[in-house]
Amino acid sequence: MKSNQTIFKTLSLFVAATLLCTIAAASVIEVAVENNAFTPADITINQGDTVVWNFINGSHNVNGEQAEFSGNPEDFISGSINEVASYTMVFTIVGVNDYVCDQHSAMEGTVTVESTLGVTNNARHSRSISAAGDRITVSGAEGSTISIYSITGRRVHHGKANSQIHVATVNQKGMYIVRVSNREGIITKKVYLR
Ligand SMILES: [Cu+2]
Repeated sequence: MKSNQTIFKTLSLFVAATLLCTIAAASVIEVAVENNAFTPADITINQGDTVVWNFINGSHNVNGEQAEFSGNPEDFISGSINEVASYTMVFTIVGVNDYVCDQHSAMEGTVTVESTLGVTNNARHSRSISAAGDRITVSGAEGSTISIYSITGRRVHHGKANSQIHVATVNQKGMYIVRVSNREGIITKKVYLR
């Protein structure tokens, strides 16, 4: 039927456009600094995204200096900030940034910066990614961060692989984009659950 074809074409274009928008748009991610904690403490963002730390109460700062954390791809530190102020940082380099509050050593956080979807850089690591039933399995990814996105760009799974085999269960059939990142680089792969 012609109309079915047209609907399918329109739908495909819509899906493609949605995905492209998801890829292109840089986001602003907010972290609340209150009650002696960064919330959320561990965030994963895309290259070019902006992180805003909102200092809601207490006296804190954000210290992600390379002098403090030698593995940080970026060097950043806020001044000491009292109530009602914010600190903004745009992250452009892929990798994991640790940070701490200088006044409270238990106040820690991480900013994991991932390459934008579709751009696979420096994929020296070889990972095996497969899909079957309602499971997506990533093997050989110990220590990597694994993010899985639906076709609409929604993140449906995010976690750190603690062992060689990392299994994510998803609840719908369809196409997913699996992103495996670690210090060596990032790989992305499309998988289909039928
Ligand atoms: Cu603090």
